[in-house]
Amino acid sequence: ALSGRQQATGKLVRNGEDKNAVICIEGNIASGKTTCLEYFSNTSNIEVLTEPVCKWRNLRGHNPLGLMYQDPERWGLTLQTYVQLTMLDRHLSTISAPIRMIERSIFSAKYIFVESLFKSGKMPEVDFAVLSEWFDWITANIFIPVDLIVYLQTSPQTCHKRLKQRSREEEKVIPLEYLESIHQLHEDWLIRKSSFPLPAPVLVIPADHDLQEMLHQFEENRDKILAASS
Ligand code: DCP
Repeated sequence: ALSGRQQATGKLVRNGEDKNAVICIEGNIASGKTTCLEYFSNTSNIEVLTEPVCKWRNLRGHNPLGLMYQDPERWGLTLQTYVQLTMLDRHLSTISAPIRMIERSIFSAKYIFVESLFKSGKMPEVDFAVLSEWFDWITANIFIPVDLIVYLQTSPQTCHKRLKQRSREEEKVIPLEYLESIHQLHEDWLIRKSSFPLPAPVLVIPADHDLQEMLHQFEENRDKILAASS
């Protein structure tokens, strides 16, 4: 799925696919990205790609996600290398509808999660350097189109509550402080626009509401979201 052709820009692009709209859904852990994607998956003309989290929990019988939460210093690089590969694969997979919605992106994997591990002292500098070299090479040489970022903006407290409710085994060790740091990194990137480059304009949807109100919010924002394809 990584094939492409060299263009004048020097980047690899997939044949004829750059005219489609790509929308990335970003937000904290348990901010409701899956609910958003499911809501729009009922719309014709939209294809929805959820995050490959099941791959991160089961790689040839290993659980890189679980290992990372148990011992981030040892396994952070392992998980994030694999996340980067699976996200790249998602971005470059064949598009089958005029609008593609994708859960997170290779950008948030690096700017939020790798950054968080490194900044909190849980990732050795050499691991961070290797991941950064990979990321820089990929983004310099492979065209990764994004037309719109939808940011589901939550409070860390809401995410903490939802996380406890869904009780995914690996995530039981996540403290509120971790969600606060992931929140801050999202805000710096997508709201303050002060940390890393933005691959596309940002549409903010407040996402602390209950399910019913969130579905209403998604409907209210439908036109703005779909405008990404025009
Ligand atoms: N994760 C990670 N590094 C990444 C991406 C994700 O460590 N680069 C972790 C955080 C979560 C799990 O993977 O423990 C799934 O993350 P998401 O927040 O992306 O997915 P959710 O299922 O929590 O999203 P939502 O509840 O918003 O649908």
